[in-house]
This record gives sequence, C-alpha cells and structure tokens, in this order.
Amino acid sequence: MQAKPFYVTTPIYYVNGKPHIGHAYSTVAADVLTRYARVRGRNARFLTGTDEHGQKIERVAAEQGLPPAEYCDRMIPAFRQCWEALHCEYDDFIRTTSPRHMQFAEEMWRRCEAAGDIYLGEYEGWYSVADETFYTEKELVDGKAPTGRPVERVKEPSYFFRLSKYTDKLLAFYESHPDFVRPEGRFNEVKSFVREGLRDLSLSRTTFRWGIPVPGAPDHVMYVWFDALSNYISALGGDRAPLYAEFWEPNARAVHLVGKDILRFHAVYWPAFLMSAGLPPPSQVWSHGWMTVNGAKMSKTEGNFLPPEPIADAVGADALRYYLMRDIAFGQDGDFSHQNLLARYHGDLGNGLGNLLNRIVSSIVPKSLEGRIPRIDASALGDREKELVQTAERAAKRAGQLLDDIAPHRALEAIWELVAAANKYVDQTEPWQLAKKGDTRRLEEVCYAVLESLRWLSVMLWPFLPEKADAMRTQLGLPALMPTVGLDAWPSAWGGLVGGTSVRPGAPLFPRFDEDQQRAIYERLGAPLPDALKKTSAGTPAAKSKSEKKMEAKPEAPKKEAAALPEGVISIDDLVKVDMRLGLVKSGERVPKSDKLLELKVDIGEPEPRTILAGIGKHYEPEQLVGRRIAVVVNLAPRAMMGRMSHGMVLAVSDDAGLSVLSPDKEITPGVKVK
Ligand code: ME8
Repeated sequence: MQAKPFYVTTPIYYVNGKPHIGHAYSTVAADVLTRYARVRGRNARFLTGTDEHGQKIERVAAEQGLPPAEYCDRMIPAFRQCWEALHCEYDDFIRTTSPRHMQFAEEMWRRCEAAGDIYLGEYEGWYSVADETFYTEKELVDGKAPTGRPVERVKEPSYFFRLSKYTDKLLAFYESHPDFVRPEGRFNEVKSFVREGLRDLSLSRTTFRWGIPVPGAPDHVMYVWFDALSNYISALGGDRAPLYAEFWEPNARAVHLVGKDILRFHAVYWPAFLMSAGLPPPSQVWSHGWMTVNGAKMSKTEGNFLPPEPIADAVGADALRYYLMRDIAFGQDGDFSHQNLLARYHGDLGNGLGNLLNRIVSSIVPKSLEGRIPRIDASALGDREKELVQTAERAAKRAGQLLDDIAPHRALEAIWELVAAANKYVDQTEPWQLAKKGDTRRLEEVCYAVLESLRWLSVMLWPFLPEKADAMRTQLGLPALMPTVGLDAWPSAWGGLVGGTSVRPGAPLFPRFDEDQQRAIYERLGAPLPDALKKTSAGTPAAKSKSEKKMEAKPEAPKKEAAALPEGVISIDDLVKVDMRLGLVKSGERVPKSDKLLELKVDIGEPEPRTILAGIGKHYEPEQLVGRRIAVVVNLAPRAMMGRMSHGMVLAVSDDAGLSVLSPDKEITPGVKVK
C-alpha cells in the first residue's frame, strides 16, 4: 500500500537573530525526513519559515533604528542562505508578515470567535518578551520566567481564548491518538499539564502595534503564538486549498518537528485552536531535545549562539548534517562538540565510509579490473557474500523502520552496520592479495560485493549526505539519485549494479585534516583546542590560538578540586590525559629473539597504522590478532624494545588462567576514544 503523503514542518524561527546550530538541528532533521520519504516514493512536502511579529521583534528592530517590516526583510536572506548552505531543500518558506499568512490567521480568529471561544476581558499578570509567553505568579522562579528570562508586569484589555473548555476534549483526543506526541515521556508531561485543568489564554495585546490586527478590533494585535501556529496551514493556502487536502489530516501524515521548549504551544494550544475552528489537529508533534555547545548553554548573555555556516564551510555541509543526526539522539538533549564532530568526520565518515569507496573504486578496480564493474553470477554467492547481503538487507529494513519512526540517529547506526561489515569483508577477503595471486574470478566476486554494498549505502545515505551520496554514485558509474513519486528506491534487491559499467574514481569523500588543518579549523570556528592538538609532534607547545588564550584567561575550576582530592584518587582531568583508543590490528609479526614480544600494526584512525609492541607473544599468535579490535593507549611517549620502537600500548587483562586483550563486542569504528 502506498504510504500517505508526508508533510513535515520546522518551527518558524524568530528573526531577532541569525540562525544558529539549534535552528539548524530542526531544519536538517526535517530535510532528512523529507528526502527519506521521497526515496521511498512518497509524496512529501517540507515547510520552514520565519516568525516575524510580536514585541520581541519590534524591540530588536527599534534597537537597530529600523521599522520592523524593514528589519524583518533584512533578516530573511540569512535564513534562506543558511538552509541552502546546509543542503536543506524546503518546498515552501512561510513568512508571518506575508498577506497569504495574515489572511488565514484572521480566518482562524473569525472561526474561533464564531465558535464562541473568544471573549473580551482584561489580562493582568506576567509576560516574558524573550519567551513571548504569559506566566502566572506561581510559575515564576525567583522573580523570573522558568526559562530564566526576565518578565514584565502587564495589565491591559485583552481577548481571551476559552482554553478551559478544551481540557476534556484534548484529553479525549490524546487518548484516541496515542502517537500524537513523541517522545512518549514528553507526551506524559503534556497530559499531566492538561489534566490539572487549563486556564483561558490571553489572545491579544494592546500595548504595542507589531502584529496582525484583530479582525473588528484594530486596537488589538493577535498574540504572536496564535498568529505563528496558523503558519502550518496558511502555507498550504488555507483549509480550502488543494494543498491542504493533499497534505493535512486525514489524507496525509502531517508532522511538526519542534524543540522541547515549544511543545506546549504545539501539543495543547494548537490542537485546541484547530478544534475550535473545526479543523483536525496535525498527525504528530515530535519534540527534540536541546543542545548545548561544548558543554555550555547557548544564550544571548554569553553571546555564544553557534552559527552553522562556518562549520559547514570548514568540514562540509554533509559532515555537519551527519554529525547532528548521529551524535545527538533525536528526542533527547545533547551536546554539540567540535571535537566529536571531527572525530566522527575522521572516524565514521573518513575511515569508515570514504576508505571503503576509495580502497575499491580508486585502487583495486582501476588497477586490476580495467576500471569496470565486474560481471558476476549473482545467483551463486559464497557464504561470506551471503552474510554481507544479509547484513545489507537487515540494515536497509531497520534503517527504513527507524526513519519511519523518526529516529534518525538509530537509522544511521543501522546503516553503519553495513559500512562496518563491508570493511570487514574487505579485510577478510583481501582483494589486493587476490589480485597479486591473479585469482581474477574471486577478485571479481569480492569487488562486486563491495561495490554493490556501496550502491546500497549511496541510497540509504542520500537523505543524510545528499552531496556525498551522489558523489559516491558518480564514482560507482551511477546517475545521481532522482526520487520519483510512486517509485520506492530504497534498496531491497541485491545485484543492481550492471557489470561492464566503468567506475569513475574521484576525490576522497572525506579527506583527512592533518594536525595543522585541524588547528586552523578550531581557530576559525572559535572552538577550544583539544589537548592532543596543543603540542606539535616534536613535543614543543604549538602557537596558542585566540580561543585558547581566552580560555586560559579564566580560572580553571577543576584544578581546585584536584588539590582537594585524597591521595590515590584522580580527577577526570587526570583520566582524560590518557588517550585510549580503539585500534584495528592490520598485521602482526613476532619480534625475532623474543618469545614475548609481538610487533603489531594497528589502525587507530590515522593515515598509517601505528607500530605497537606488545608483550603478549606467549598468549597469542600474531595471526590471531589480525582483524581484531583492541583497546590501545596512543599518547605514551615512544619506547624502544629489542631494537624496535613502540608507539603505544595494548591494554590486556591477565590472571592465572591466561591473558586476554580487551576487545569490544561490537564492530566499533577504529580510532574512537575509549571512555
Ligand atoms: O520558538 N537546541 O522560535 P525560535 C536545539 N518562533 N534546538 C534549538 C535550540 C537548542 N539549543 N535553540 C533553538 C520560536 N532550537 C517560535 C516558534 S513555531 C509556530 C514558532 C530550535 O527562533 C528548536 O526547534 O526561538 C526550537 O524550538 C526552535 O529552534 C525555536 O526557535
């Protein structure tokens, strides 16, 4: 059965500042979900836009000495450019100052009024302009809004919405729509809030002018949230327009992605307004968490709103998209860390995905197979190939389900099982040895299996990495992905690559940044430089960046704690000095004249494997370790043993029964930190 059309929206962003990484998170997620729906052949629509009315915007415009309309006009390009830079391809961009929006907001007002749900009264209480939210005395914390922002006392004539009338209706609606809010925990919070009983909501303001005039009462402007929430339908052309019939309930799956801070507006007020206006609520409100940046809250006072574009400039838009979708569990709070971004870039993307493509398409296929996709008999797969196909099928099925359930981070985990399996397959089948031996038949089977895995990956990764996935496809001799409504292109059948097609080796997808380049990136992005980059390889301190100097100017709290620690207890700072990583043993041999010492070449995510000597030769043959993932310390000073140099240490445990190296029980990417 063809799935329903999919309509996904981001919040419309206030234009009181330029877009930051929190906004980018919602927008990238919406773009990923839209692209995924399209790959599945579904009819999809992606809406974003800007929230331009209200006291907050009026005040910023005044601070800049501009009429609010002109101020807003000047801010819009920053949003559009940012989304373009992040490869976010929305179908519509709604501005709340546009006539099409204002007309529908007025229409909503009239309908709620006709339903008897709007009445004139007087509001007296607290208001936070920064939050654009009314607060009761009880809700204030130390005289401030629960968000920590300032509040003002307001007393003015106001229209009210009879929200109290909707308490039971909303509870009944939640009961009959158990998926209405996700994650479930937040749905429970919404329900408890409503169960306590709802108070009528002030719906208009009279003490400033920058808003949509209330129909029939032009001395009032609509409360900015009543205006803003209407955008999701005004952008469809109102409820009588064909787009509404196509993309709203009950004909479509309409999903609002919102930050947890604005869930109440979307899960309580918006459905109540819609019920009052005689319209169905959206299908689902998906609330994601909040992000800190390198452990700190983003705030105006700190001036640390992180702009996304310079990051995309430094590491590429797709790498940033990948990082946001992979590192932060959708629905939960998370931290944006420049260090983790670069670790994911070098680990998952460079070593995991980029290398897989590079090893085969740029190296073995041109060198040993005349640059063509081999022709093989796909019906006669060997055991290893069958296993790889099964992994690919499992990854595609799970990633599909997880994207349907809006769990992009878990979908990426599932897809990376195929990346890991294909890399392992290359390590085990050693195609370069097959080429050396002249075993062309087997070499063709092996290369085909890897190339076909890459084709599957290029489809599954397209929603996340549209540019890189298409670059992969070009290298595989395939056309760019062109999703078509009605045509499900999600991979399901092995053997799509046509033998005889020429591959087109290209630049590495995710080229490594050497240490100098990494330092330059941290410097350019104003991010704290990690310790590992603070010294040059010769051991002399590197030139200090501006951001470091700024950091050093502050007293370091943890040092004080360290002084107070009892003997033998270390602080977290001491622990992180030891750089432990996951290594993949690429080769190994015995050190002559030693029964203990093995020399291992270990991939720890660097361009060349590290040479590490380990005194474990009484317990392991080198061959037993090749292909194993093991924990290693990588920042020990190099040490000479039996005339050879060791650049690290293998971690192992032993007792009377024997010795065992420490290995993870999953195929984790080499180079990631042990923590
Ligand atoms: O609230 N982490 O606009 P806004 C994650 N105009 N996401 C974040 C974030 C962070 N630190 N900071 C912001 C508004 N966001 C209203 C919306 S909708 C009818 C009206 C994201 O500019 C998150 O999605 O304050 C949040 O809900 C949205 O930006 C709010 O942006």
